[in-house]
Amino acid sequence: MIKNASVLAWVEEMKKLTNPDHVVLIDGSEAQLDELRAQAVKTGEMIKLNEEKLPGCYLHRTAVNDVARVEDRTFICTDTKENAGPTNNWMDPNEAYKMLYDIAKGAYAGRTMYIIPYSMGPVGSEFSKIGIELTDSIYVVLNMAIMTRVGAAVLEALGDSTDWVKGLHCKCDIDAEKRYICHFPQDNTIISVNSGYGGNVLLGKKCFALRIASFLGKNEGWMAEHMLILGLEKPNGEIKYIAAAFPSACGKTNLAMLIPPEKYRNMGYKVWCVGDDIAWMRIGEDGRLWAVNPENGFFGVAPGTNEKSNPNALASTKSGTIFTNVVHNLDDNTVWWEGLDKNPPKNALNWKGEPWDASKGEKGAHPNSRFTAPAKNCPCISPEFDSGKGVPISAIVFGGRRAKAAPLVYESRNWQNGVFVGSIMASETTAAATGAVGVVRNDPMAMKPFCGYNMADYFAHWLEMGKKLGDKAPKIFNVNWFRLDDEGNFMWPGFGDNMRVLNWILDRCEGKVDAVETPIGYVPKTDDIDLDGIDVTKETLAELLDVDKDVWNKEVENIAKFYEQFGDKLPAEIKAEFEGLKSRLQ
Ligand code: OXD
Ligand code: MN
Repeated sequence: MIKNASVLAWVEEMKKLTNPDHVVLIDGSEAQLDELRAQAVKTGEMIKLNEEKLPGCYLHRTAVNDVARVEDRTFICTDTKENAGPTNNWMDPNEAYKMLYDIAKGAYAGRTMYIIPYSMGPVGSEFSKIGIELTDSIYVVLNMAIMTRVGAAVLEALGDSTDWVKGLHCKCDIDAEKRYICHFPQDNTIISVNSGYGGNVLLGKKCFALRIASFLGKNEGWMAEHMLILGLEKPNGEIKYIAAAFPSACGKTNLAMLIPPEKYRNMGYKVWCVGDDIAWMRIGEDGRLWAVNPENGFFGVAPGTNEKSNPNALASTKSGTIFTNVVHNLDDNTVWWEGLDKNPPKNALNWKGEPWDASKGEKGAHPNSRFTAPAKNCPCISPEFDSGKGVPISAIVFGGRRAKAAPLVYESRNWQNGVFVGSIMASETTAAATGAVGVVRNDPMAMKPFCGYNMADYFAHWLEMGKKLGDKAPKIFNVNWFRLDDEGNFMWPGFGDNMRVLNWILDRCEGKVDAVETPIGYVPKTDDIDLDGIDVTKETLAELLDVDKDVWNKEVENIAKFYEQFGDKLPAEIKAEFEGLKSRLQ
Protein backbone atom coordinates (compact mmCIF):
# COMPACT_ATOMS: atom_id res chain seq x y z
CA MET A 1 0.00 0.00 0.00
CA ILE A 2 1.30 3.43 -0.92
CA LYS A 3 0.75 6.01 1.81
CA ASN A 4 3.17 8.70 0.71
CA ALA A 5 1.01 11.59 -0.58
CA SER A 6 3.49 12.79 -3.21
CA VAL A 7 3.88 9.28 -4.63
CA LEU A 8 0.12 8.71 -4.60
CA ALA A 9 -0.58 11.97 -6.41
CA TRP A 10 1.97 11.28 -9.14
CA VAL A 11 0.88 7.67 -9.64
CA GLU A 12 -2.74 8.88 -9.98
CA GLU A 13 -1.67 11.47 -12.55
CA MET A 14 0.27 8.85 -14.53
CA LYS A 15 -2.67 6.41 -14.33
CA LYS A 16 -4.92 9.02 -15.90
CA LEU A 17 -2.31 9.63 -18.58
CA THR A 18 -1.42 6.04 -19.50
CA ASN A 19 -4.80 4.38 -18.80
CA PRO A 20 -3.70 0.91 -17.61
CA ASP A 21 -6.14 -2.02 -17.35
CA HIS A 22 -4.50 -3.18 -14.13
CA VAL A 23 -2.16 -1.71 -11.55
CA VAL A 24 0.29 -3.83 -9.56
CA LEU A 25 2.49 -2.53 -6.76
CA ILE A 26 5.78 -4.44 -6.56
CA ASP A 27 6.17 -5.50 -2.93
CA GLY A 28 9.53 -7.21 -3.39
CA SER A 29 8.28 -10.64 -2.26
CA GLU A 30 9.60 -13.77 -3.97
CA ALA A 31 6.02 -14.99 -4.37
CA GLN A 32 5.04 -11.97 -6.42
CA LEU A 33 8.21 -12.05 -8.51
CA ASP A 34 7.64 -15.75 -9.15
CA GLU A 35 4.16 -15.06 -10.39
CA LEU A 36 5.52 -12.45 -12.78
CA ARG A 37 8.21 -14.85 -14.02
CA ALA A 38 5.54 -17.42 -14.75
CA GLN A 39 3.45 -14.83 -16.61
CA ALA A 40 6.42 -13.70 -18.69
CA VAL A 41 7.17 -17.31 -19.63
CA LYS A 42 3.56 -17.84 -20.63
CA THR A 43 3.55 -14.85 -22.97
CA GLY A 44 6.98 -15.72 -24.40
CA GLU A 45 8.55 -12.53 -23.02
CA MET A 46 11.07 -14.75 -21.22
CA ILE A 47 12.25 -18.32 -21.68
CA LYS A 48 12.87 -20.43 -18.59
CA LEU A 49 16.32 -22.03 -18.83
CA ASN A 50 17.53 -25.42 -17.60
CA GLU A 51 16.65 -25.45 -13.89
CA GLU A 52 19.43 -27.88 -13.02
CA LYS A 53 22.23 -26.12 -14.85
CA LEU A 54 20.98 -22.55 -14.50
CA PRO A 55 18.51 -22.41 -11.59
CA GLY A 56 16.19 -19.41 -11.65
CA CYS A 57 17.65 -18.17 -14.96
CA TYR A 58 15.78 -16.78 -17.97
CA LEU A 59 16.46 -15.69 -21.52
CA HIS A 60 14.94 -12.58 -23.08
CA ARG A 61 15.21 -11.15 -26.58
CA THR A 62 14.74 -7.45 -27.24
CA ALA A 63 13.35 -6.15 -30.51
CA VAL A 64 16.09 -6.23 -33.15
CA ASN A 65 16.03 -2.43 -33.44
CA ASP A 66 16.46 -2.00 -29.68
CA VAL A 67 19.75 -3.48 -28.52
CA ALA A 68 21.80 -0.66 -26.96
CA ARG A 69 21.60 2.73 -25.34
CA VAL A 70 20.50 5.40 -27.79
CA GLU A 71 22.67 8.39 -27.03
CA ASP A 72 21.32 10.43 -29.93
CA ARG A 73 17.82 10.07 -28.48
CA THR A 74 18.81 10.76 -24.86
CA PHE A 75 18.00 14.27 -23.66
CA ILE A 76 18.76 16.45 -20.66
CA CYS A 77 15.78 18.77 -20.30
CA THR A 78 17.11 21.60 -18.14
CA ASP A 79 15.62 25.10 -18.14
CA THR A 80 18.30 26.36 -20.50
CA LYS A 81 20.39 24.64 -23.17
CA GLU A 82 23.52 25.98 -21.51
CA ASN A 83 22.72 24.10 -18.31
CA ALA A 84 22.68 20.83 -20.25
CA GLY A 85 25.90 21.83 -21.98
CA PRO A 86 27.38 21.10 -25.39
CA THR A 87 27.97 17.37 -24.82
CA ASN A 88 24.29 16.60 -24.13
CA ASN A 89 21.21 16.70 -26.32
CA TRP A 90 18.85 19.27 -24.91
CA MET A 91 15.13 19.77 -25.15
CA ASP A 92 13.03 22.51 -23.59
CA PRO A 93 11.31 20.85 -20.60
CA ASN A 94 7.83 22.12 -21.51
CA GLU A 95 8.13 20.90 -25.08
CA ALA A 96 9.61 17.60 -23.91
CA TYR A 97 6.78 16.97 -21.41
CA LYS A 98 4.22 17.78 -24.07
CA MET A 99 5.78 15.47 -26.65
CA LEU A 100 6.32 12.65 -24.15
CA TYR A 101 2.83 12.90 -22.64
CA ASP A 102 1.42 12.73 -26.17
CA ILE A 103 3.35 9.50 -26.74
CA ALA A 104 2.49 8.09 -23.29
CA LYS A 105 -1.21 8.97 -23.54
CA GLY A 106 -3.13 5.71 -23.31
CA ALA A 107 0.11 3.74 -23.69
CA TYR A 108 -0.83 1.28 -20.93
CA ALA A 109 -4.30 0.55 -22.33
CA GLY A 110 -4.78 -3.22 -22.37
CA ARG A 111 -1.65 -3.51 -20.24
CA THR A 112 -0.65 -3.51 -16.58
CA MET A 113 1.08 -0.66 -14.80
CA TYR A 114 3.76 -2.02 -12.46
CA ILE A 115 4.79 0.37 -9.70
CA ILE A 116 8.36 -0.33 -8.60
CA PRO A 117 9.57 1.41 -5.44
CA TYR A 118 13.36 1.02 -5.50
CA SER A 119 16.32 2.12 -3.46
CA MET A 120 19.68 2.98 -4.96
CA GLY A 121 21.98 1.83 -2.18
CA PRO A 122 21.04 -0.32 0.82
CA VAL A 123 17.51 0.52 2.02
CA GLY A 124 17.58 3.22 4.66
CA SER A 125 21.32 3.99 4.43
CA GLU A 126 22.28 7.67 4.54
CA PHE A 127 23.97 7.31 1.17
CA SER A 128 20.87 5.87 -0.51
CA LYS A 129 18.23 7.53 -2.65
CA ILE A 130 14.79 6.34 -3.62
CA GLY A 131 12.98 6.18 -6.94
CA ILE A 132 9.59 5.00 -8.19
CA GLU A 133 9.56 3.49 -11.66
CA LEU A 134 6.29 2.89 -13.48
CA THR A 135 6.53 0.40 -16.30
CA ASP A 136 4.40 -1.84 -18.50
CA SER A 137 7.18 -4.42 -18.82
CA ILE A 138 7.58 -7.49 -16.62
CA TYR A 139 11.14 -7.80 -17.97
CA VAL A 140 11.86 -4.36 -16.50
CA VAL A 141 10.33 -5.32 -13.14
CA LEU A 142 12.40 -8.50 -12.93
CA ASN A 143 15.61 -6.73 -13.96
CA MET A 144 14.99 -3.92 -11.48
CA ALA A 145 14.47 -6.56 -8.78
CA ILE A 146 18.02 -7.76 -9.50
CA MET A 147 19.73 -4.42 -10.14
CA THR A 148 18.20 -2.48 -7.23
CA ARG A 149 16.50 -3.10 -3.88
CA VAL A 150 12.75 -3.06 -4.56
CA GLY A 151 9.52 -3.34 -2.61
CA ALA A 152 7.59 -2.43 0.50
CA ALA A 153 10.68 -1.81 2.64
CA VAL A 154 11.60 1.01 0.27
CA LEU A 155 8.25 2.75 0.72
CA GLU A 156 8.66 2.37 4.44
CA ALA A 157 12.10 3.96 4.31
CA LEU A 158 10.69 6.80 2.19
CA GLY A 159 7.97 7.58 4.74
CA ASP A 160 6.25 10.84 3.80
CA SER A 161 9.33 12.40 2.24
CA THR A 162 9.05 14.11 -1.14
CA ASP A 163 12.70 13.39 -1.87
CA TRP A 164 12.44 10.69 -4.54
CA VAL A 165 12.88 10.36 -8.29
CA LYS A 166 9.94 9.85 -10.67
CA GLY A 167 10.44 7.43 -13.54
CA LEU A 168 7.93 6.62 -16.25
CA HIS A 169 8.70 3.88 -18.75
CA CYS A 170 6.34 2.97 -21.60
CA LYS A 171 7.24 0.28 -24.11
CA CYS A 172 4.69 1.68 -26.57
CA ASP A 173 5.45 0.04 -29.95
CA ILE A 174 9.26 -0.02 -29.57
CA ASP A 175 9.20 2.49 -32.40
CA ALA A 176 12.81 3.63 -32.92
CA GLU A 177 11.57 6.88 -34.47
CA LYS A 178 9.66 7.77 -31.32
CA ARG A 179 12.23 6.49 -28.84
CA TYR A 180 13.18 9.11 -26.23
CA ILE A 181 15.10 8.83 -22.99
CA CYS A 182 14.50 12.17 -21.27
CA HIS A 183 15.77 13.52 -17.98
CA PHE A 184 14.42 16.49 -16.08
CA PRO A 185 17.11 17.00 -13.41
CA GLN A 186 15.36 20.06 -12.02
CA ASP A 187 12.19 17.99 -11.39
CA ASN A 188 13.83 14.70 -10.37
CA THR A 189 12.01 13.07 -13.29
CA ILE A 190 12.88 10.53 -15.99
CA ILE A 191 10.65 9.52 -18.92
CA SER A 192 11.63 6.70 -21.28
CA VAL A 193 9.43 5.65 -24.19
CA ASN A 194 9.55 3.13 -27.05
CA SER A 195 12.47 1.02 -25.79
CA GLY A 196 12.90 -2.23 -23.91
CA TYR A 197 16.72 -2.30 -23.77
CA GLY A 198 18.16 -2.30 -20.23
CA GLY A 199 20.32 0.82 -20.40
CA ASN A 200 17.32 2.80 -21.66
CA VAL A 201 14.65 1.38 -19.37
CA LEU A 202 16.15 0.23 -16.05
CA LEU A 203 15.74 3.77 -14.86
CA GLY A 204 17.69 3.29 -11.63
CA LYS A 205 20.90 2.73 -13.54
CA LYS A 206 22.23 5.25 -16.06
CA CYS A 207 19.22 7.59 -15.88
CA PHE A 208 19.00 7.99 -12.09
CA ALA A 209 22.28 6.79 -10.61
CA LEU A 210 24.35 8.79 -13.10
CA ARG A 211 22.43 11.51 -14.98
CA ILE A 212 20.05 12.65 -12.24
CA ALA A 213 22.45 11.80 -9.41
CA SER A 214 25.37 13.71 -10.97
CA PHE A 215 23.14 16.79 -10.99
CA LEU A 216 22.09 16.17 -7.36
CA GLY A 217 25.74 15.56 -6.42
CA LYS A 218 26.79 18.88 -7.90
CA ASN A 219 24.15 20.72 -5.87
CA GLU A 220 24.59 18.70 -2.69
CA GLY A 221 28.39 18.39 -2.67
CA TRP A 222 28.96 14.75 -3.60
CA MET A 223 29.82 12.79 -6.75
CA ALA A 224 28.00 10.24 -8.91
CA GLU A 225 30.53 8.55 -11.17
CA HIS A 226 30.70 5.86 -13.87
CA MET A 227 33.16 3.88 -11.78
CA LEU A 228 33.80 0.41 -10.48
CA ILE A 229 34.91 0.07 -6.87
CA LEU A 230 37.30 -2.67 -5.79
CA GLY A 231 39.18 -3.53 -2.63
CA LEU A 232 42.67 -4.96 -2.91
CA GLU A 233 43.57 -7.06 0.12
CA LYS A 234 47.24 -7.45 0.89
CA PRO A 235 48.77 -10.53 2.55
CA ASN A 236 48.69 -8.69 5.91
CA GLY A 237 44.90 -8.39 5.63
CA GLU A 238 44.87 -4.66 4.95
CA ILE A 239 42.38 -3.64 2.23
CA LYS A 240 42.80 -0.53 0.06
CA TYR A 241 40.00 0.65 -2.21
CA ILE A 242 40.23 1.94 -5.76
CA ALA A 243 37.50 3.57 -7.87
CA ALA A 244 38.00 3.38 -11.63
CA ALA A 245 36.20 4.95 -14.59
CA PHE A 246 36.27 3.38 -18.06
CA PRO A 247 33.94 3.95 -21.00
CA SER A 248 31.26 1.31 -21.58
CA ALA A 249 32.48 -2.19 -22.49
CA CYS A 250 36.16 -1.51 -21.71
CA GLY A 251 36.48 -4.20 -19.06
CA LYS A 252 35.12 -2.49 -15.92
CA THR A 253 33.33 -5.65 -14.81
CA ASN A 254 36.49 -7.70 -15.42
CA LEU A 255 38.68 -5.36 -13.40
CA ALA A 256 36.11 -5.07 -10.60
CA MET A 257 36.18 -8.86 -10.08
CA LEU A 258 39.78 -9.52 -10.94
CA ILE A 259 41.42 -12.73 -9.76
CA PRO A 260 45.07 -12.08 -8.87
CA PRO A 261 47.73 -14.08 -10.74
CA GLU A 262 48.57 -17.37 -9.04
CA LYS A 263 51.77 -16.11 -7.48
CA TYR A 264 49.85 -13.29 -5.77
CA ARG A 265 47.03 -15.59 -4.69
CA ASN A 266 49.58 -17.83 -3.03
CA MET A 267 51.01 -14.83 -1.22
CA GLY A 268 47.53 -13.98 0.12
CA TYR A 269 46.41 -11.18 -2.20
CA LYS A 270 42.69 -10.94 -2.92
CA VAL A 271 40.41 -8.59 -4.78
CA TRP A 272 36.96 -7.71 -3.39
CA CYS A 273 34.30 -6.33 -5.68
CA VAL A 274 32.20 -3.49 -4.27
CA GLY A 275 30.71 -2.45 -7.61
CA ASP A 276 31.29 -2.78 -11.34
CA ASP A 277 29.66 0.30 -12.89
CA ILE A 278 28.62 3.14 -10.61
CA ALA A 279 30.09 4.84 -7.55
CA TRP A 280 28.43 7.46 -5.36
CA MET A 281 31.13 9.23 -3.39
CA ARG A 282 30.95 11.60 -0.43
CA ILE A 283 33.43 13.19 1.91
CA GLY A 284 33.24 11.30 5.19
CA GLU A 285 33.58 12.61 8.73
CA ASP A 286 37.27 11.76 8.57
CA GLY A 287 37.68 14.03 5.53
CA ARG A 288 38.38 11.15 3.16
CA LEU A 289 36.36 10.25 0.06
CA TRP A 290 33.96 7.35 0.73
CA ALA A 291 32.20 5.37 -2.00
CA VAL A 292 29.16 3.13 -2.22
CA ASN A 293 27.82 1.14 -5.14
CA PRO A 294 24.16 2.16 -5.43
CA GLU A 295 23.30 -0.96 -7.46
CA ASN A 296 22.43 -4.46 -6.31
CA GLY A 297 23.44 -6.47 -9.38
CA PHE A 298 25.57 -6.53 -12.50
CA PHE A 299 24.28 -5.65 -15.96
CA GLY A 300 27.33 -7.05 -17.70
CA VAL A 301 28.32 -7.51 -21.34
CA ALA A 302 28.19 -11.26 -22.06
CA PRO A 303 30.51 -11.71 -25.09
CA GLY A 304 34.08 -12.24 -23.97
CA THR A 305 33.06 -13.27 -20.45
CA ASN A 306 34.62 -16.67 -19.74
CA GLU A 307 36.51 -18.79 -17.21
CA LYS A 308 39.72 -16.95 -17.99
CA SER A 309 38.60 -13.35 -18.52
CA ASN A 310 36.21 -13.20 -15.56
CA PRO A 311 35.44 -16.40 -13.66
CA ASN A 312 33.71 -14.38 -10.93
CA ALA A 313 31.27 -12.77 -13.37
CA LEU A 314 30.60 -16.15 -14.94
CA ALA A 315 29.93 -17.65 -11.51
CA SER A 316 27.58 -14.74 -10.77
CA THR A 317 25.43 -15.73 -13.77
CA LYS A 318 24.85 -19.32 -12.67
CA SER A 319 21.58 -18.64 -10.85
CA GLY A 320 18.85 -16.03 -10.65
CA THR A 321 20.13 -14.34 -13.81
CA ILE A 322 18.35 -12.86 -16.81
CA PHE A 323 20.24 -13.18 -20.10
CA THR A 324 19.39 -10.80 -22.93
CA ASN A 325 20.16 -11.33 -26.63
CA VAL A 326 22.53 -14.29 -26.21
CA VAL A 327 22.48 -17.63 -28.06
CA HIS A 328 19.92 -20.21 -26.92
CA ASN A 329 21.39 -23.72 -26.84
CA LEU A 330 18.40 -25.92 -27.62
CA ASP A 331 20.15 -29.19 -26.75
CA ASP A 332 20.31 -28.50 -23.04
CA ASN A 333 18.28 -25.29 -22.79
CA THR A 334 21.22 -23.16 -21.69
CA VAL A 335 22.89 -20.08 -23.16
CA TRP A 336 26.06 -19.31 -25.09
CA TRP A 337 27.90 -16.27 -26.43
CA GLU A 338 31.02 -15.56 -28.45
CA GLY A 339 34.08 -15.94 -26.25
CA LEU A 340 32.37 -18.15 -23.65
CA ASP A 341 34.24 -21.21 -24.90
CA LYS A 342 35.34 -22.74 -28.16
CA ASN A 343 32.29 -25.01 -28.47
CA PRO A 344 29.37 -23.12 -29.94
CA PRO A 345 26.23 -25.20 -29.63
CA LYS A 346 25.20 -27.18 -32.72
CA ASN A 347 21.47 -26.95 -32.21
CA ALA A 348 20.87 -23.32 -31.38
CA LEU A 349 19.01 -20.07 -31.97
CA ASN A 350 20.83 -16.77 -32.38
CA TRP A 351 19.97 -13.62 -30.40
CA LYS A 352 17.13 -12.90 -32.79
CA GLY A 353 15.63 -16.36 -32.20
CA GLU A 354 16.59 -17.66 -35.65
CA PRO A 355 18.19 -21.08 -36.28
CA TRP A 356 21.93 -20.46 -36.12
CA ASP A 357 24.93 -22.33 -37.50
CA ALA A 358 28.20 -21.14 -35.95
CA SER A 359 30.24 -22.58 -38.81
CA LYS A 360 28.77 -20.01 -41.21
CA GLY A 361 30.71 -17.27 -39.45
CA GLU A 362 27.85 -15.05 -38.31
CA LYS A 363 27.80 -14.05 -34.66
CA GLY A 364 25.19 -15.80 -32.55
CA ALA A 365 24.98 -13.41 -29.60
CA HIS A 366 24.56 -9.67 -30.08
CA PRO A 367 27.89 -7.89 -29.31
CA ASN A 368 26.02 -5.94 -26.61
CA SER A 369 24.15 -8.96 -25.23
CA ARG A 370 23.93 -8.86 -21.46
CA PHE A 371 23.51 -10.75 -18.22
CA THR A 372 21.63 -9.26 -15.28
CA ALA A 373 23.07 -11.08 -12.26
CA PRO A 374 22.56 -10.57 -8.52
CA ALA A 375 25.64 -9.06 -6.85
CA LYS A 376 25.30 -11.52 -3.97
CA ASN A 377 26.15 -14.34 -6.42
CA CYS A 378 29.64 -12.95 -6.96
CA PRO A 379 32.23 -15.10 -5.17
CA CYS A 380 34.37 -12.04 -4.39
CA ILE A 381 31.61 -9.62 -3.42
CA SER A 382 32.97 -7.31 -0.73
CA PRO A 383 31.76 -7.76 2.86
CA GLU A 384 31.21 -3.96 2.69
CA PHE A 385 28.87 -4.24 -0.31
CA ASP A 386 25.71 -4.06 1.77
CA SER A 387 27.01 -2.08 4.72
CA GLY A 388 25.71 1.28 3.50
CA LYS A 389 28.63 3.17 5.00
CA GLY A 390 30.82 2.83 1.93
CA VAL A 391 34.55 2.29 1.58
CA PRO A 392 37.38 4.85 1.74
CA ILE A 393 38.99 5.47 -1.66
CA SER A 394 42.81 5.60 -1.90
CA ALA A 395 43.12 5.97 -5.68
CA ILE A 396 40.97 7.07 -8.60
CA VAL A 397 41.84 5.48 -11.92
CA PHE A 398 40.78 6.65 -15.37
CA GLY A 399 41.21 4.49 -18.44
CA GLY A 400 40.21 3.93 -21.99
CA ARG A 401 40.82 1.85 -25.05
CA ARG A 402 43.75 3.48 -26.84
CA ALA A 403 45.94 1.80 -29.44
CA LYS A 404 48.83 4.22 -29.05
CA ALA A 405 48.60 7.43 -27.07
CA ALA A 406 48.19 6.47 -23.43
CA PRO A 407 50.90 4.50 -21.61
CA LEU A 408 50.05 1.42 -19.54
CA VAL A 409 49.80 3.63 -16.46
CA TYR A 410 50.66 7.13 -15.35
CA GLU A 411 50.02 9.16 -12.26
CA SER A 412 48.74 12.71 -12.45
CA ARG A 413 50.76 15.47 -10.82
CA ASN A 414 48.08 16.35 -8.26
CA TRP A 415 44.27 16.47 -7.97
CA GLN A 416 43.87 19.48 -10.29
CA ASN A 417 46.09 17.84 -12.90
CA GLY A 418 44.17 14.60 -12.33
CA VAL A 419 40.89 16.34 -13.15
CA PHE A 420 42.54 17.51 -16.38
CA VAL A 421 43.66 13.91 -17.07
CA GLY A 422 40.05 12.76 -16.58
CA SER A 423 38.76 15.56 -18.80
CA ILE A 424 40.96 14.51 -21.74
CA MET A 425 39.94 10.85 -21.57
CA ALA A 426 39.26 9.42 -25.00
CA SER A 427 38.48 5.89 -26.06
CA GLU A 428 37.60 3.82 -29.06
CA THR A 429 33.81 3.31 -29.13
CA THR A 430 32.22 -0.09 -28.39
CA ALA A 431 28.90 -1.80 -29.02
CA ALA A 432 27.34 -0.59 -25.74
CA ALA A 433 25.82 2.36 -27.58
CA THR A 434 24.40 2.48 -31.08
CA GLY A 435 26.71 3.97 -33.72
CA ALA A 436 30.09 3.19 -35.24
CA VAL A 437 32.41 0.96 -33.24
CA GLY A 438 36.15 1.65 -32.94
CA VAL A 439 36.10 5.41 -33.47
CA VAL A 440 38.11 7.47 -30.97
CA ARG A 441 35.85 9.82 -29.09
CA ASN A 442 36.37 12.07 -26.11
CA ASP A 443 34.74 10.69 -23.03
CA PRO A 444 35.72 12.76 -19.98
CA MET A 445 35.74 10.63 -16.82
CA ALA A 446 33.77 8.06 -18.92
CA MET A 447 30.79 10.34 -18.20
CA LYS A 448 30.10 11.86 -21.61
CA PRO A 449 26.87 9.86 -22.06
CA PHE A 450 25.93 10.14 -18.39
CA CYS A 451 26.58 13.65 -17.09
CA GLY A 452 23.24 15.27 -16.27
CA TYR A 453 24.43 18.86 -16.66
CA ASN A 454 27.02 21.05 -18.37
CA MET A 455 30.29 19.13 -18.51
CA ALA A 456 32.31 22.30 -17.89
CA ASP A 457 30.41 22.74 -14.60
CA TYR A 458 31.10 19.07 -13.91
CA PHE A 459 34.86 19.71 -14.24
CA ALA A 460 34.43 22.67 -11.88
CA HIS A 461 32.63 20.39 -9.40
CA TRP A 462 35.52 17.93 -9.49
CA LEU A 463 37.96 20.80 -8.80
CA GLU A 464 35.75 21.97 -5.93
CA MET A 465 35.67 18.47 -4.40
CA GLY A 466 39.49 18.41 -4.59
CA LYS A 467 39.69 21.67 -2.66
CA LYS A 468 37.42 20.25 0.04
CA LEU A 469 39.42 17.00 0.23
CA GLY A 470 42.76 18.82 0.43
CA ASP A 471 45.60 16.49 1.40
CA LYS A 472 43.10 13.65 1.98
CA ALA A 473 42.25 13.55 -1.74
CA PRO A 474 42.85 10.21 -3.45
CA LYS A 475 45.67 10.20 -6.00
CA ILE A 476 44.51 10.13 -9.62
CA PHE A 477 45.93 7.76 -12.25
CA ASN A 478 45.30 6.81 -15.87
CA VAL A 479 45.67 3.29 -17.30
CA ASN A 480 45.46 1.75 -20.76
CA TRP A 481 45.27 -2.04 -21.04
CA PHE A 482 44.73 -1.86 -24.78
CA ARG A 483 48.00 -0.59 -26.24
CA LEU A 484 48.88 -2.25 -29.56
CA ASP A 485 52.23 -3.02 -31.13
CA ASP A 486 52.97 -2.22 -34.78
CA GLU A 487 51.43 -5.54 -35.84
CA GLY A 488 48.19 -4.74 -34.03
CA ASN A 489 48.71 -7.17 -31.11
CA PHE A 490 47.90 -6.26 -27.52
CA MET A 491 51.16 -5.60 -25.67
CA TRP A 492 49.83 -6.16 -22.17
CA PRO A 493 48.12 -9.42 -21.09
CA GLY A 494 45.40 -7.59 -19.14
CA PHE A 495 42.75 -9.37 -17.02
CA GLY A 496 44.18 -10.72 -13.72
CA ASP A 497 47.62 -9.38 -14.56
CA ASN A 498 46.26 -5.85 -14.32
CA MET A 499 46.76 -6.36 -10.59
CA ARG A 500 50.47 -5.78 -11.20
CA VAL A 501 49.57 -2.24 -12.20
CA LEU A 502 47.14 -1.79 -9.29
CA ASN A 503 49.97 -2.77 -6.95
CA TRP A 504 52.14 0.01 -8.34
CA ILE A 505 49.26 2.44 -7.99
CA LEU A 506 48.80 1.56 -4.31
CA ASP A 507 52.55 1.63 -3.72
CA ARG A 508 52.54 5.17 -5.09
CA CYS A 509 49.67 6.09 -2.78
CA GLU A 510 51.71 4.81 0.14
CA GLY A 511 54.88 6.57 -1.01
CA LYS A 512 56.69 3.24 -1.39
CA VAL A 513 58.06 3.64 -4.94
CA ASP A 514 59.64 6.31 -7.05
CA ALA A 515 58.51 7.22 -10.54
CA VAL A 516 59.75 8.84 -13.72
CA GLU A 517 58.44 12.26 -14.66
CA THR A 518 57.13 12.67 -18.22
CA PRO A 519 55.27 15.58 -19.83
CA ILE A 520 51.90 13.92 -19.05
CA GLY A 521 52.62 12.70 -15.52
CA TYR A 522 54.61 10.07 -13.64
CA VAL A 523 55.20 6.60 -15.08
CA PRO A 524 56.70 3.60 -13.28
CA LYS A 525 60.36 2.72 -13.44
CA THR A 526 60.52 -0.48 -15.48
CA ASP A 527 61.81 -2.33 -12.40
CA ASP A 528 58.71 -1.41 -10.41
CA ILE A 529 56.10 -3.33 -12.43
CA ASP A 530 56.41 -7.01 -11.59
CA LEU A 531 56.82 -9.03 -14.81
CA ASP A 532 57.52 -12.35 -13.10
CA GLY A 533 55.25 -15.02 -14.58
CA ILE A 534 54.09 -13.11 -17.66
CA ASP A 535 55.32 -13.02 -21.18
CA VAL A 536 56.26 -9.35 -21.21
CA THR A 537 59.90 -8.31 -21.55
CA LYS A 538 61.48 -5.23 -19.99
CA GLU A 539 61.75 -3.78 -23.50
CA THR A 540 58.05 -4.27 -24.13
CA LEU A 541 57.27 -2.70 -20.75
CA ALA A 542 59.46 0.26 -21.66
CA GLU A 543 57.45 0.61 -24.87
CA LEU A 544 54.19 0.28 -22.95
CA LEU A 545 55.29 3.13 -20.70
CA ASP A 546 56.63 5.30 -23.48
CA VAL A 547 55.15 8.75 -23.91
CA ASP A 548 55.60 9.70 -27.57
CA LYS A 549 55.78 13.48 -27.95
CA ASP A 550 54.63 13.40 -31.58
CA VAL A 551 51.57 11.34 -30.71
CA TRP A 552 50.84 13.64 -27.77
CA ASN A 553 51.24 16.77 -29.86
CA LYS A 554 48.49 15.38 -32.12
CA GLU A 555 46.48 14.58 -28.98
CA VAL A 556 46.87 18.24 -27.98
CA GLU A 557 45.12 19.28 -31.20
CA ASN A 558 42.21 16.95 -30.38
CA ILE A 559 42.00 18.28 -26.83
CA ALA A 560 41.94 21.87 -28.11
CA LYS A 561 39.12 20.99 -30.49
CA PHE A 562 37.21 19.16 -27.77
CA TYR A 563 37.58 22.01 -25.28
CA GLU A 564 36.50 24.65 -27.82
CA GLN A 565 32.83 23.76 -27.37
CA PHE A 566 32.90 24.79 -23.69
CA GLY A 567 34.02 28.36 -24.48
CA ASP A 568 34.44 30.55 -21.43
CA LYS A 569 32.83 27.98 -19.18
CA LEU A 570 35.93 25.77 -19.20
CA PRO A 571 37.45 26.29 -15.72
CA ALA A 572 40.63 28.39 -15.63
CA GLU A 573 42.40 25.58 -13.74
CA ILE A 574 41.75 23.18 -16.61
CA LYS A 575 43.02 25.73 -19.14
CA ALA A 576 46.13 26.21 -17.03
CA GLU A 577 46.73 22.45 -16.89
CA PHE A 578 46.37 22.26 -20.66
CA GLU A 579 48.88 25.09 -21.13
CA GLY A 580 51.23 23.27 -18.74
CA LEU A 581 51.02 20.07 -20.78
CA LYS A 582 51.64 21.92 -24.01
CA SER A 583 54.73 23.63 -22.68
CA ARG A 584 56.10 20.37 -21.24
CA LEU A 585 55.65 18.76 -24.66
CA GLN A 586 57.82 21.40 -26.38
C1 OXD B 1 26.57 -0.10 -19.16
C2 OXD B 1 27.07 0.90 -20.11
O1 OXD B 1 25.61 -0.83 -19.48
O2 OXD B 1 27.95 1.68 -19.73
O3 OXD B 1 27.11 -0.15 -18.05
O4 OXD B 1 26.59 0.95 -21.26
MN1 MN C 1 28.47 1.46 -17.65
